[in-house]
Amino acid sequence: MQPAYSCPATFYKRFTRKDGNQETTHYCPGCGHGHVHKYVAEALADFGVADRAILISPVGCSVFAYYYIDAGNVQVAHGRSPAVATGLKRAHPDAVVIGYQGDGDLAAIGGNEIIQAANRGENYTVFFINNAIYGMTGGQLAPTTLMDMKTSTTPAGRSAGNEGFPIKVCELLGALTAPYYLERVAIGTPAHNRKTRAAVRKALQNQIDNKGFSLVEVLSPCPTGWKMKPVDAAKWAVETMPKVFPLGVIRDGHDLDLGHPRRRRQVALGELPKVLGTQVPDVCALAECGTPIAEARFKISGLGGQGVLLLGQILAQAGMLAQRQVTWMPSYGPEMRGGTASCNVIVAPEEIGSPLITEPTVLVAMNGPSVERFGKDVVAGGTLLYNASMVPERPSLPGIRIVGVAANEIADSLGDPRVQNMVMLGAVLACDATVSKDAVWAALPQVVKSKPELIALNKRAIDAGIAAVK
Ligand SMILES: Cc1ncc(C[n+]2csc(CCOP(=O)(O)OP(=O)(O)O)c2C)c(N)n1
Ligand code: SF4
Repeated sequence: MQPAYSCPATFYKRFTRKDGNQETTHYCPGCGHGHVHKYVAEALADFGVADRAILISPVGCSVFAYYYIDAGNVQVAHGRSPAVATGLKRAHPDAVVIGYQGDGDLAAIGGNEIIQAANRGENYTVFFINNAIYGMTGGQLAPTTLMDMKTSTTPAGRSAGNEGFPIKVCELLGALTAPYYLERVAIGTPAHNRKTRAAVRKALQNQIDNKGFSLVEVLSPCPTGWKMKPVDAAKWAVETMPKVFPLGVIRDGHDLDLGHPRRRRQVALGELPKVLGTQVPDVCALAECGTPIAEARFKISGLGGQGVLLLGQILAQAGMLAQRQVTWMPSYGPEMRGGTASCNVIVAPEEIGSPLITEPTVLVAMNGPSVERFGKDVVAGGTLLYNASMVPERPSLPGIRIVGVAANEIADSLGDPRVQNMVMLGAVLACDATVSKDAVWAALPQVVKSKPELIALNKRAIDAGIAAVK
C-alpha cells in the first residue's frame, strides 16, 4: 500500500540551519509555505529535473527555501526574482527556473519586475505565495491585504482612501498577452491542497515543455501574521480570501510562438574579440616592451557635459582592444548638464573582482570639486591630473604625482571647447602607459562613431594633451 506521506527525494531530510532539533522547520505551525515547498520538491523529483532546476529564493519568510529543496539555488535581493530568472533562463534554456515569491516581494517591491517578465512571456515558473501580509517583518500591510484587514501598519484596517484596494495579481497579469498559464489555488483543506499540488506540477511541466510563463498564486495561511490559530487561518485562507481573490484558472495556454531563446553557443573569453568583431592587432605598448601590465584604476570626475563618461569609455575600449580585462562604471546625477559625473575604469591583466574604485592609480579631475572629493584617495605613487583651467590653484597632496593641464584653453585653441576631455585623455596617455596611443586610435572610431573630421579633431586634442604634459 502507498504510504500516506512519503518524503520527496529532493526534500532535505533535515533542516540543517538548526543546531538542535533538525527534524523541524523555521516556519510557524500552520504556515502555508511548507506545503508549497513539498509540492515543488516532489514535482522536481517525479519529473527527474532536480539536477537542472534552479530555485530562486526570495526575501521574506521563505528566504531559506534552499534549506529545504535539494536543487540549484540562487538567493536574490527583494523583488528581483523575475530579473534573475530571466538571466538564468536565457543563459541556460535547459534549466528549470523557479521563482518563489511572497506578496510583498512580488506585488510590492518587485511589482514592476513581474509584470515585465510576464509580458515578455519568459519561459519560467513562478510560485506566488499570497498570505495578504508581510509575514517575515511582523505583519505589515501588503498590496494583497484585504479591505478593513488590520495589520501592524493599518491598525484601524485597510481603507481604500489610504492604502487602495487589494491587487489581484493573476487578473492583472491576465490582461497581458504573453503569459501562458495563470491559476489561483489555496492551502487549507485536503481538497484545496490537492489542487495546489496539481497546479504546481502543471506549471513546472509547462516550462519543461517550453510553453512559456506560468504563475501559480497560492492563497496561503499565515497564522502568526493574521493572529489566528492555525485551524482558523486555514479556514480563512479557503473561505474568506477567495471572496476577494477567486480561485481558478485565469489563463490556460495560447498558441503564440514567442521564440524563446534557445541555447546559444558558449564563447570562450579569448574568443570574444573575434565574435564581437573587435579584434585588432595587439596594440598594448606594454606588451611590446614585455613589462607585465599592472592593474590600472582610472577615476575620471567632473561636471556633466565635460565628457567624463566618454573619456572613460575610450580608455575602456582601448583596454579591450589590447586584450585586457576591463570594467567601466559610470556614476552620475539625474541632470543632463551641470550635475556631477564620474566614471571608474579598470584595466587589468586578470579577471577584475569589482568595478568599484576606492584608490585610483590615476585620477582625472576636470573641476575643483573632483579634486576635493577624490584627490585624497589617489594611491601613494599614483597620479592626479587636474584641469588647470577650472582649478586655478595647484592642489597640494603628498606622495602622488600632480600634473595640471589647461584643458579648456587648449580645447578652445583647437576651435571646439568640447574636446577638453580628449585633451585630458592625451594627458593620461602621457602619464600612464597602461593603454597605448595606438589602442586609443583604434578605439576612437568604435566609441565616437562620428564624422571623420571630428575623429581627426579628437586626435589633435589628444596629441595636444600629450604635448602639454611632456
Ligand atoms: C530592499 C529591502 N526592503 C525591505 C526589506 C524588509 N523586508 C524583509 S521581508 C519583507 C516582506 C516580505 O513579505 P512577503 O514577500 O509577503 O513574504 P512573507 O514573509 O509574507 O512570506 C520586507 C519588506 C528588505 N529585506 N529588503
Ligand atoms: S509569519 Fe506567516 S508566512 Fe511567516 S512563517 Fe510564520 S506563518 Fe509562515
